[in-house]
Amino acid sequence: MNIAARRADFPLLAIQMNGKRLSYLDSAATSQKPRAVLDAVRRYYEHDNANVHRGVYELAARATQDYEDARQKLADLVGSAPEEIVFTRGTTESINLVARSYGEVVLEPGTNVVTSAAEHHSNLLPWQQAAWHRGAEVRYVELGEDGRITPDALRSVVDDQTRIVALAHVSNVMGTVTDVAAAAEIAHAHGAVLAVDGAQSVPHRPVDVRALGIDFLSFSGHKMCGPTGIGALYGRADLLQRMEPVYYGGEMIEEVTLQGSTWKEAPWRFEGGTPNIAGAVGIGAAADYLRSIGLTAIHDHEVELANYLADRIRPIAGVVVYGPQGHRDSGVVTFNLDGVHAHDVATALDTEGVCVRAGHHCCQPLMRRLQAASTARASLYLYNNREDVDQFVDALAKAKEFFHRVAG
Ligand code: C6P
Repeated sequence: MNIAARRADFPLLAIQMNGKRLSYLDSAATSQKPRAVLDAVRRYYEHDNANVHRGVYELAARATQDYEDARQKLADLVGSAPEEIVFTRGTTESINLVARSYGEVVLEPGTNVVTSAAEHHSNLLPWQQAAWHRGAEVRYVELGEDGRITPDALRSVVDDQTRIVALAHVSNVMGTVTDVAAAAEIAHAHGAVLAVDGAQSVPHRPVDVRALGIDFLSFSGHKMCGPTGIGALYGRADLLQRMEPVYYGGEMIEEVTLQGSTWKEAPWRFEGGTPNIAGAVGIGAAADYLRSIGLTAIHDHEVELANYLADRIRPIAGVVVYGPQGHRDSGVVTFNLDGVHAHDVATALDTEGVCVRAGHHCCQPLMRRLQAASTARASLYLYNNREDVDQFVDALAKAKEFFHRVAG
């Protein structure tokens, strides 16, 4: 991968921050956007803008084509059919859609949904709500010492009463990777489905829903070089066709009478109202951009850089790195500086042009397990280089020196 060329694709990376070169290490929160995506959105608004699936005129047909082409691009990204891709606002909405439209139908007293304490709130609260509404149980798979979820641990909680196994592919805090293919096998052996939170995997590694046996996959455009406010849910065709809509309104119907109504086929029945057409065009362009680089190349680059980063900060006295202590499998590295609040660390790094996230990362149960009120997190993407990491490490050493001197 030619990193210098890739960096040049992202206009924002050239800006200065606090008078310093920008080292953007917060792509797990949201990624920067390449020109290919910015241009596609602009081209759509300047040449093809109209509402979709409504007008019979040429311009409306072009907008509809752009929108449906984007669905095909996402299908190509995750290895599905286009009819299995529902446009949503992002991962959060995708998971809520599955929990309401599928979870609340299959869950009932005596059944359970299996998830973990490492989940982002977006992959925890919808399942808790669905289970509580239906009088079902939420079970939590035990996390290993290093935060990983092993197939054996999963096997010990999934049973014939399990209806859904809902797990993140990659943790947004520890960067741990779950063996999704093994999870699918375990879920399917008990007649359950596997719903994967792909927010931190789809942008960063090859994810093929058929090869992995995934039944539902949720992901966000803004974390994969696309715009905010758009994302997708992949759902296996036979499951989506069985599911009822969650949003009722324009363009999701077949026929409406005053006595009752019928719905379009999936995925359109889930897309009531005017959708985020420009967002769809943007996420489609983002999918093309990522595929043109190659998801394996992106993954390998991030893993190499994450290991370089972790290896450089571990020896700094007072630095604690969370998650696996050996090899890192993804571009997420979460840490703390002894005796210093993570927000103070992030603020100090900001003065050196380095952007990292600090807080609970929408994972409060995990924070309790890590016995940390908050942590700081550096997260990498295809455009980061060793210079970004070195700038971060220097800034961290400086912050440590300052805070530990102040603390006496
Ligand atoms: N995590 C982070 O800084 P949305 O906000 O819907 O695009 O994605 C939600 C979400 C779901 N699952 C995982 C594993 C995630 O990491 C996220 C978003 C960001 O870690 C913002 S909280």
